[in-house]
Amino acid sequence: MADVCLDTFILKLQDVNAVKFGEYKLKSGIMTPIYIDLRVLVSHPLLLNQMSKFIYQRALKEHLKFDLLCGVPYTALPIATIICSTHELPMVIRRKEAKNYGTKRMVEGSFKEGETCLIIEDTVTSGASILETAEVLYKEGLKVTDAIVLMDREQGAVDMLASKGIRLHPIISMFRLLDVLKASDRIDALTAQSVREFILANNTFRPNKENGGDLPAPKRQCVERELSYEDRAKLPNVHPMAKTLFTVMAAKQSNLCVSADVTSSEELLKLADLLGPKICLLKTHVDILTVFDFTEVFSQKLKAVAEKHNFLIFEDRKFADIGNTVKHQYEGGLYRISSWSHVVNAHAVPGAGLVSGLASVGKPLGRGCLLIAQMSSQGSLATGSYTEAAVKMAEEHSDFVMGFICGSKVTKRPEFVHMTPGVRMTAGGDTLGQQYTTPLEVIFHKGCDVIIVGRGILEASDRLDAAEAYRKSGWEAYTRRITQSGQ
Ligand code: 5BU
Repeated sequence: MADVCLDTFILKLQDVNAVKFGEYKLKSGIMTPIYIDLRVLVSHPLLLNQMSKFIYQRALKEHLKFDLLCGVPYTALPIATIICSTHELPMVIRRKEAKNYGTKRMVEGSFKEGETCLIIEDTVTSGASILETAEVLYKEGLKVTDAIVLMDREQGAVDMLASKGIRLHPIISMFRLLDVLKASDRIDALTAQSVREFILANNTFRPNKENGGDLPAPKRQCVERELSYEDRAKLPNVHPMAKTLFTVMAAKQSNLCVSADVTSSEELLKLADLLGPKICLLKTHVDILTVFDFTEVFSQKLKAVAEKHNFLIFEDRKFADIGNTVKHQYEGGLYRISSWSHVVNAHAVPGAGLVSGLASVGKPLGRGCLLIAQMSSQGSLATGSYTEAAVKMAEEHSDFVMGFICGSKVTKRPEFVHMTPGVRMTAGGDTLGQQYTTPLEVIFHKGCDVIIVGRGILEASDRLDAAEAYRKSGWEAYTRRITQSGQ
């Protein structure tokens, strides 16, 4: 299975019955409206592999230092095995019960006293199983500082383990799982709400003297307070076009950019007029218009509709040539893009000369440029050090570059706008490599600012209704992100 995003993985977990809704009895005797059973994954090797990848990637992302791996028996045992086998890492196996013959060891494998062991777990409720495993490892002279879990039921494990000196890194939280299933219409709002209420009412960690509860509260990750779109419009170093965009977004309560990928200029103008009230930007590909359909009159009309509904025009031209050539492509030719498009984008691959070439045309007109730091298509090469180089290029040319096309937030500098294509209500893809994530994932989890939606709206039976649904979803994800930051 090609790597999938976390949202798609969550949907697949439900497909194989690893997530169930109903009335289930937990080990503690409490009834729960949601049951997570990742034991079934042993029957689904592709999912098992994907889960191992998520866990290993998390260890890398957190820069965890460890000598050995240990999976909490039994469900996490095959996961630890896959990670260790793939990356040639040593592991140990914790016995659940000591043998009554031979060595009577509780931990199998070779290790030295003082070595650090990373614990892997499939699901946590209270965190007791991780602690139990850690205590067995401690007795053997091993250290445990961190544990990674795929699914956190958010019922107190992070705090309980923190009080015992173990940092728990959850990959999927219960609330995220509910959001994804709800956004994909797998569960209804009532079910999501009743599970949320159950989780909030059933936190298993009660601080007291024994568990270190009279000490200062366990340190949560410090979340920086995020600026609203209005605040970002007022930043002293914000690009003038980003300032306009942030202002429009706040005024219209919209972080929706519609990708108007139609081939008739008449349809494009009608679409712009219909969806204008719902959007902050309209994205075009004028080179897909039918031959002779692009005229000066058309571009003037488009500008007038943009003014009427207070949105910006973004020609998705993806410039990618030497500075001198892109200068001509931007200013002249058939389309005279700089005369009507407020925003354009460019690949970073040719180097900074491209930005200077475009800036020589666009800057005097107050236009803005987005650098393509990441792409939504499968197998895109715009990742890792390429993305970092694109960010550096933008930072060095912030007089013309106003932000990025990306799948996740690539810089913490709030003056830059992050715009994300490949958005649909349901995660998935098309047959030509496009990959979709949801508005919630893009705005709330990935920290981007603008969702770019094409076929999610264009193929809907009622485009206006669909645009409103995307506007609402993107805006709710943004307000939730802003409200939760700094809490
Ligand atoms: P869709 O119908 O929502 O899949 O359309 C996405 C639009 O965004 C389409 O016009 C693409 O050309 C554009 N796009 C993209 O999908 N992914 C990218 O990484 C970039 C642009 Br850059």
